[in-house]
Order: sequence, then C-alpha cells, then structure tokens
Amino acid sequence: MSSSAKDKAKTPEGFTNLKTEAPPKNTVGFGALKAAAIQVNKYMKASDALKLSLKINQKGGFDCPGCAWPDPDDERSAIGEYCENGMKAIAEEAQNKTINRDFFAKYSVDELANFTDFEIGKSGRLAEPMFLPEGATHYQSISWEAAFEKVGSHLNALNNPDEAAFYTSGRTTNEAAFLYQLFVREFGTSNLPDCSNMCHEASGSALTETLGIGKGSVKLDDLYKAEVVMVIGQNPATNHPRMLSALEKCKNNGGKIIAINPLPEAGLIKFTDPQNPIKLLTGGTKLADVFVPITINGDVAFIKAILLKLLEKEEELGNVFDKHFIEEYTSDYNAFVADLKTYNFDECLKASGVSVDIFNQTFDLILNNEKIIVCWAMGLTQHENAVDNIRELVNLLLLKGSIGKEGAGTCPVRGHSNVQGDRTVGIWEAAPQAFLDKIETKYGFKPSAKHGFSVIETIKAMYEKKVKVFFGLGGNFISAVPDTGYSAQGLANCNLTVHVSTKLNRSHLVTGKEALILPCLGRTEKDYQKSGEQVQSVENSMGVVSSTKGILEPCSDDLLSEVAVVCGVAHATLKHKTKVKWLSYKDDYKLVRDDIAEVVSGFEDYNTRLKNPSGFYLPNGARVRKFNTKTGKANFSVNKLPEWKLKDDELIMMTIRSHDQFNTTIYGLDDRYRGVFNERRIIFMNREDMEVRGLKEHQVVNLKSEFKGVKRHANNFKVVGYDIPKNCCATYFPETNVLVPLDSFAHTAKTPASKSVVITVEASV
Ligand SMILES: Nc1nc2c(c(=O)[nH]1)N[C@H]1C(S)=C(S)[C@@H](COP(=O)(O)OP(=O)(O)OC[C@H]3O[C@@H](n4cnc5c(=O)[nH]c(N)nc54)[C@H](O)[C@@H]3O)O[C@H]1N2
Ligand SMILES: Nc1nc2c(c(=O)[nH]1)N[C@H]1C(S)=C(S)[C@@H](COP(=O)(O)OP(=O)(O)OC[C@H]3O[C@@H](n4cnc5c(=O)[nH]c(N)nc54)[C@H](O)[C@@H]3O)O[C@H]1N2
Ligand SMILES: [Mo]
Repeated sequence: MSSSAKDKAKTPEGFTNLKTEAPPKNTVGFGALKAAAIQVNKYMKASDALKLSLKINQKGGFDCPGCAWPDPDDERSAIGEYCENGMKAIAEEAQNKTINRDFFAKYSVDELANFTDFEIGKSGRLAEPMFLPEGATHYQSISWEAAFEKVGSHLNALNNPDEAAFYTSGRTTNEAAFLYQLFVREFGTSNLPDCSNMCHEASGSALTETLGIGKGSVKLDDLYKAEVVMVIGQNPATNHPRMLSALEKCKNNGGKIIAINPLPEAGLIKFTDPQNPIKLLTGGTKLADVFVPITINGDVAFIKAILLKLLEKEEELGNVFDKHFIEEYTSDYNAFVADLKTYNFDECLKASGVSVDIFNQTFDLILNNEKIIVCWAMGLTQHENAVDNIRELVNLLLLKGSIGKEGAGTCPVRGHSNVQGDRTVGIWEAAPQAFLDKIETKYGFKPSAKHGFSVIETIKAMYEKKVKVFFGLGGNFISAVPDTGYSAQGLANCNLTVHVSTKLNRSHLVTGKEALILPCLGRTEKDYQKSGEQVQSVENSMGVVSSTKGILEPCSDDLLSEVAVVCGVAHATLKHKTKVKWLSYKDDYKLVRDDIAEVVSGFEDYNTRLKNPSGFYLPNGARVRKFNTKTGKANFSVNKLPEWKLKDDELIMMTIRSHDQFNTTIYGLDDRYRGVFNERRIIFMNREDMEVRGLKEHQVVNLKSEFKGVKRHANNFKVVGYDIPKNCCATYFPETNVLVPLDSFAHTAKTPASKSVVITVEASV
C-alpha cells in the first residue's frame, strides 16, 4: 500500500551526525571561497564552473538565480559579481547529472519520498517530461504534446475556472510570468498564488498603504551614502551575501550600522570581502556598530520605544523631527502622536527584551542622524503583526524625513531573484483593476475582477475540494507552505498536480490523482528558439530591470523554456477560443516584451532599453516624494503592541534558513556561520531555557505546537545551546513547517507567521 500524502510530505526524521562548535567571529573571506569551490567541484564540470563564474551578474551575462540583491550600476568585479551562495545556487542548477525515465523506473514515488531533501536535490536535473497515472507507483515518460493535452483536458473539464490554482515561484522571468498570468486570466480565474504571499507580501501591503508603492525606495548608491543603516530581521551573510559589500562601503564612508536580530548572526558582526585580496590577509571590517539582541517579535515594541523617546526629545528641543517634511508630505501625524502617547516607554522596552544600554546606543545614532535606511527581510514579514512591523518602521523614517532623499529610505530585501518582477508584470491574485482594464483593452477579453486565492486560501480550497487542479510554475509548494500535513491532504485531493521544474523536489511526490513533471531550462542555460537565441529579463530588489542570458548548453535536449511551456499549455487549453497568438510568443520573446510595454506602466520601449548593459530603473514615486496613496501623502499609521502570553513551558520558535540551503533546496548539511555541522534536525535554545527543562546539549527532543486547539508534532531534533534570547528558539525551514499553523498569518497580507510559532519542547524517551 502506498504511504499517505501526509507521510510523503514530511522530511525523514533520521539524524546525520551533528557536530557543533562556537560560531565564527568573522564571515566570508577564505572560508567562503573554499566552501563554494567544494560545492562547485563536487557537482559541476570545471569548464562550466569557470564559464559561469566569469559571467555571473555581469553586464550581458546571466542574472544569478540566487537572491534578488542588485548589481552595481557601474563598476562590477572582473570575476563576476560573485558570492559563495550564488555559486552554490549555480552548482545546484548546472550540476552535471540528469535524471530521466530510467531513474523513475528504478524508484517508486514512495521510495523517493524516503530520500532526505538533500538527497532528492542531488538526484540530478530533470531531463524529460514525466507522468504519474492514477493509482500508479512510478512516474513514466510522456511526450510534451500529450502532457499539454492532459493539462488542457483537465482544465477544460472543471465546472468553472476558479477550480484551478496557478502558483509561481520567484525565479520565473518577466517574459514567462507575464504570459503565465495572461493565460490564467484568459482561462478565467485570478487564482495566482505565489511565493511572495509567503515572503514580502506584508512589506508590499504596508508600503503601498503608507508610501503608495509596494517596493523599496532606495538605490544601491543610497546605501553607500546613508548615515545609518538598520538591518532588521535579516541575515545577509547567508541570504544576500553581496549586500555585505554594500554595507562595508557604507561604513568606509562613515556610515553606522545597527543590526536588530534575536541571533548574533556572524555576518552582521564582521565581514571579509572574498574579492578583496588585501582584506583577506588583514582581516575584515567590523560591520554592526550596535547589535540589538531583540526578542522574537519584539520589533514593534522596540521601535515604539525609540519613537517615544524621539517625541520626548522633540518636545524638549524642537529640532528632532523633520517638520518641513511632515507638513509638506505626510498625513495622519496627529493621530499617530496621540496614539503613541498612550504607550509607556518602560513597558515597550521591556517587551522588546533589549537592555537600556543597547537601547541608548541605538537611540543616539537615530537621534543624531538624518539619512537613515531600513533594510529588512523575513524576520519582520513572517509574523501575525508583520504589516505593523513595517508600518512602525515607516513611522520612524517619516518623522526623520528619511524618505525620498539621498542616503535614506526603505529597503525590503527581496528573496527570489525575480520575485519583484513577477509581481510587477501581473502575478497577483489581487491585481489592481487598472491593470486588468489594460489587459482587456489590449487583448479583448475581460479578466475576472474577483480577487483570487493566495497561498493560504489555495491550500484551504484544495483541502475542501474546491480547487481540483494545481499548477506550479517553479517552486516546491509542499515544502514551502505551512502546516505540511493539512497542505499535503489538499494536494492529494486534487485531480491533477503539475510542476514546471528544473530539479526533483518533494512537491513531485505529494501528488493529486494524476501528476505531471514538466522539466524546463534554467537561468544558466542557453535558450534557442525559432528566431534565434533568446534573452529574458528580471527586476531586482531595487527596481532595476535587466537582461539575463544563459551561457551553458542545456543539460538535456528534451527541455523547454518556461515561456514555451506556458505557450504550449495555453494553446492546448484555450485552442480556438483564445484571443492571444500563443504560439508566436515562444518563437521570439521580443514580442512578449512589446506586449508588456503596452500593458505594464514603466516598460515603454522595453526592447530598446533592455539593451542598456546595466538595465533600466522602473518609476518609483516614494523615491521622489510622490506618494501614490489614497491621501496623496505619505501616511503615518497606528500600530498596536502585540500581546504575548506564553505559558511557562512554551517558547516562540522562528523557522530560519541555514547557510547551506536555498529555501527548500538543501545544498549541504552545515550551517558554518552558526557553528553547526552535518545536521539539520536541530533546535537552537537559550541555555537557561534548556536548564529549566533539564535538557542537555545535543539531547534528542520532540516539538509540539498547539494553535486554536489543534496539536501539531515534529519529532527528533537535537538541542543546540545558543546565544538567543530567553523564551525564543530557532529551527530550520522546511523541517518544522509541519508545526506552522495554517491559520496563523499576517493580518491583511496573509503571510504565514512562520517566525512566531508557539511550541513546547519535550525530551524524547
Ligand atoms: N543562500 C540563500 N539565499 C537566499 C535564500 C536562501 O534560502 N538561501 N532565500 C531567499 C529568499 S526567498 C528570501 S525571502 C531571503 C530570506 O532572507 P532572510 O530573511 O535573511 O532569511 P531567514 O533565514 O528567514 O532569516 C530571517 C532572519 O530574521 C531573524 N528574525 C527572526 N525573527 C525575528 C524577529 O521577530 N525580529 C527580528 N528583528 N529578527 C528576526 C532571524 O534570526 C534571521 O536572522 O533570502 C533569499 N536568499
Ligand atoms: N517555515 C518557513 N516556511 C517558509 C519560509 C520560512 O522562512 N519559513 N520562507 C518562505 C519564503 S520567503 C519563500 S520565498 C518560499 C519559497 O517557496 P518556493 O519558491 O516554492 O520554493 P523554492 O525552494 O525556492 O523552490 C525550489 C524549486 O524550484 C525549482 N526551480 C529552481 N529554479 C527554477 C527555474 O529556473 N524554473 C523553474 N520552473 N523551476 C525552478 C526547482 O525544481 C526547485 O526544487 O518558502 C516560504 N516558506
Ligand atoms: Mo522569499
């Protein structure tokens, strides 16, 4: 009998031989060069590695499939804009092993589900389309045409288009993403959940409401010129390593850095640029001037404490706030101040878990400087009050007039390399009506005006059998989403699950009645179509659109580009009913860009401007103090302190990334910067919390979460004593996603609250 979807979705519980040591005091440097070299040598041909390392993030090269950190507009490093984790991302995609029908004949779906995520990823690149018939134990090969027909016939058999959901992960290029949402809208639904829903949705929501644009306002150059950069809820040494070079430049120009994080993340403290031979020998740059060891979700409390003291000083001195900016450009100041005054400084500081001394150091930097940038990532967005976190930081920037001027502003640091671009070109379950109207004008069909399902709503709808076809353009849905058991049942309830992927992942193993794997080209590979070799484009975290072109030969002859897959599915589904010339786009991607230029504002002359080697900036109102909000001004907001009432035995758990993973792709089993080796099933705990529970270093424990009466379990984790605030703990995503309740998400943005899961820890017997 085949195992249940729930079992297949869980990561295997075995251990891999944990070793721990004190975390390093410095990051990157030689260690990073060595780690990248090991990974590349293990999995890639040396000649490919060299070619790729010379072209990564270079003008005319390919955009690194790692994170969305921008490249410098002008000078770029001669050896490619390089970073350890970028090289690992490439080694993962461009590995020299492929898997095809023989591999799937050898291993059943059940057997593959017993692989660890690390082993699944290392199986190799997917080399041909595969199909899992109803009741079958093994995937079998299928032709592209038959696969497209299969998708088309399932979609056309639905009672209405809202019974399908179309997920996107943020690696998809602008061209593929635009066509995909166009197909989905012509098919008749707005069900476009995407990884952004689990990522920076709260940033988009908070920034749109307060500043009129759901993106950050700063350029890379601003970071060099800032007087203070706050890095809050973000671990750049691991997740955006190239950001450390920008922070170093800021410091060299006299800027100060405040790092706010429950963990003393090594890269925030000291950094050695791997591309700077002198620094490699002489030791690195001290980055954080102040490290604030905040309690998990203590951010609103901490910012409020700063706001209260600023207000006090303003009332005393009269020159602390930027009054001209507040009068000229903002709205709701009085309501904000009136609400702020209802809070007590001591209570706020206590709730943040931060000492008076560290508060004072932080406060002095903010009080005495005018050019402030706030950088943040998942440490702020994955909480129930995530939108408040970001709005409260905007309040701070508004008081200081730190928006829309050089060296100041907002910097939500995006995750996937094109997650921002995907949203810009229409991957949005709640797209604005103006965008839908433009689609109607251009193509002559009326897109559904109803908001579609986001990730959480999609999961519920599948569970309740209201969505019957799940289609994923990239990503690894089952491992990325919360509440693994429930979500797995949702996928299993579908008639058909389809994944367009480069690599095998767990989502291919937790299937609907039938399932398809459609293998596609990756970023690093050349894309040949009828009109010749194709270029595509992406938008980075700072709103720069630039081209990307692969340089390796495809790893298999049987791969299609994402654009070709979307066109194939659209053609097979919509047939003669369509108003769009689906098959022409895949022959020449310039045609797609011509359409984007007509439909999406900011993309005028797209094809021409894309030829600029550094790309082009999209318009950004907040950058020039044009606030496209309901009031026409930048809005102050009123945010509540979250109320945490932990029982004695409870801890707040954040689910974070190790240094050796890209989301659900596990590069290796080490977390070098936290001194953890050869194991992922660990829980970082405060040593006093361990003592109270009688737990020893490396002891095996089981974790339990309880939310609104539902209990969830994750067994077999080893305890690692760590420098983390009391009552807080940390585990790796995706191993503990089983514990994240589906119903715990950010208000208005619906981002799963995977950084504040209440759990209990019990010794395993
Ligand atoms: N190599 C690599 N690069 C990546 C990724 C990857 O997995 N690997 N993922 C990509 C993606 S999609 C994304 S979204 C980004 C993710 O980038 P990050 O957001 O940096 O990733 P996380 O590991 O989730 O780290 C969150 C950080 O927030 C801190 N934190 C947690 N809770 C709180 C809190 O309540 N308050 C504060 N102040 N801090 C808190 C954690 O200690 C941790 O340092 O990286 C992108 N880049
Ligand atoms: N508990 C917890 N859960 C989280 C998070 C967390 O911090 N904690 N973070 C959330 C965040 S920020 C995000 S962004 C999501 C990530 O969610 P996803 O984006 O769904 O997950 P990834 O792991 O990035 O997807 C990896 C898969 O993408 C496919 N892939 C890679 N490159 C390409 C490509 O070029 N084209 C195509 N078609 N496929 C490709 C490969 O098959 C690979 O297996 O997870 C979220 N889940
Ligand atoms: Mo993300």
